[in-house]
Amino acid sequence: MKYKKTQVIIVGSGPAGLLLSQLLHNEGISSIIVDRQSRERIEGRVRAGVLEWGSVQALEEAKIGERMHREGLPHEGFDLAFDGEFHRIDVGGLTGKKVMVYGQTELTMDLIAQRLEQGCEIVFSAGDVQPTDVTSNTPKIQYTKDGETVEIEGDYITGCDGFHGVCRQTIPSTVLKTYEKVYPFGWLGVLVEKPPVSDELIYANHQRGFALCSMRSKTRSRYYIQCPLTDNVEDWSDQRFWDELSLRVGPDVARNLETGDSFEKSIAPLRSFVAEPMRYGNMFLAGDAAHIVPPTGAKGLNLAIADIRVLSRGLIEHYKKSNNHYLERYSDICLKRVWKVERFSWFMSTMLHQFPEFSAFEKRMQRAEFDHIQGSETASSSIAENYVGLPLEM
Ligand code: RFL
Ligand code: PHB
Repeated sequence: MKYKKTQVIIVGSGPAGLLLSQLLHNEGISSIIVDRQSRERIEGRVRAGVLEWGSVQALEEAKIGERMHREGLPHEGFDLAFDGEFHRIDVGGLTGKKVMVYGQTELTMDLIAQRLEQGCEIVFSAGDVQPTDVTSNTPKIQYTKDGETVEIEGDYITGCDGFHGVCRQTIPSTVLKTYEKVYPFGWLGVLVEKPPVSDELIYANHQRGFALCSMRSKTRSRYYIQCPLTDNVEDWSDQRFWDELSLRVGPDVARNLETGDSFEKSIAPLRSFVAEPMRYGNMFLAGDAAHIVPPTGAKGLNLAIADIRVLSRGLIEHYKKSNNHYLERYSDICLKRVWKVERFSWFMSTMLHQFPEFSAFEKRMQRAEFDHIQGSETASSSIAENYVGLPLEM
């Protein structure tokens, strides 16, 4: 067996783990990151596209925001559409703030490149990752790499290993309480090297199902449509996708849609999930390891970044000032905001999708929700306030 030591062991090399490592490094605190996937797999995953301004500022403070500011697209509004009727949420006018369209894939690549350049050890393709002695003062993880078993000892373990990770699973069921809602449909997403159909995002509820027009840059578009969970990617030729998207966004938008060969196509399930508490002994959970939101509010990545802002502050105060106040309150501080963001993501998902089990009454409730937002600046402001990101109160 090979032995290593560090201050903070980070399980998971997604945005949460990488950003934490960067923020700790900036304060002279050491970490080792261990991920079960290869670097290629991690950098090839297509996921989120919208950053709250608080996330943008956190990335700036972490000194990782240079390319994001050069290539990202600041947005000050988006459209809600209901059966062909449109209502713009004037995010800039209603909140004085904006969001940044910048792909999670790009952010992950920026973070991995910078962390490696700064000498951080990132173990990719680790096998059988397992936390041990989590409630002791010397928590450890074990994993296998190139046929050898390795043990890392640290002061803390941070479980940034996503929804299917191992860290949350080591918490006894007598301690961990989970809450979950699984939605009866998925999102089929495609990436295409064509200019976006609209300058701003369009979230559409149509009788045939939800559709979202998004983008990664001025020349690359990202589109999603709601689909049954039983569908496979192979069921959806590009042509079938474009035809369906066109119907759902309506002729006025479809007229400007530039279609082409997609170079990524995947189906993602929709889920709401929260695990409480986000700490067990000297192990902290952050990001998707602790909570999942359906993507309709564009919140998952932003929640992960918010957790890391709290956790990094707690760890930095611990190492620099021997102050454990923020570490002790970590779970409470995060969960208070997590539940509000869960509410917004659930609300947006409920309003904008076709639910097979919905009665005529519930369908009318969706329409009334849209009409209310359309006719009320207060209701639009509430959506805008959540979309740009609720304040992080520490
Ligand atoms: P990640 O990114 O899942 O990273 C976890 C890492 O842990 C590794 N791992 C393990 N490592 C070691 N041992 C194990 N046993 C391990 N098990 C797993 C994994 O390989 C991985 O590298 O979690 P993190 O860092 O918490 O980041 C969360 C975000 O990735 C996620 O919330 C967002 O992508 C969600 N999301 C969106 N969020 C937004 O804020 N805005 C959006 O516009 C948005 N759109 C989306 C989304 C997610 C989507 N999908 C595919 C779920 C759109 C989609 C379609
Ligand atoms: C994306 O561009 O991938 C995206 C944008 C907004 C969302 C979800 C996903 O709400």
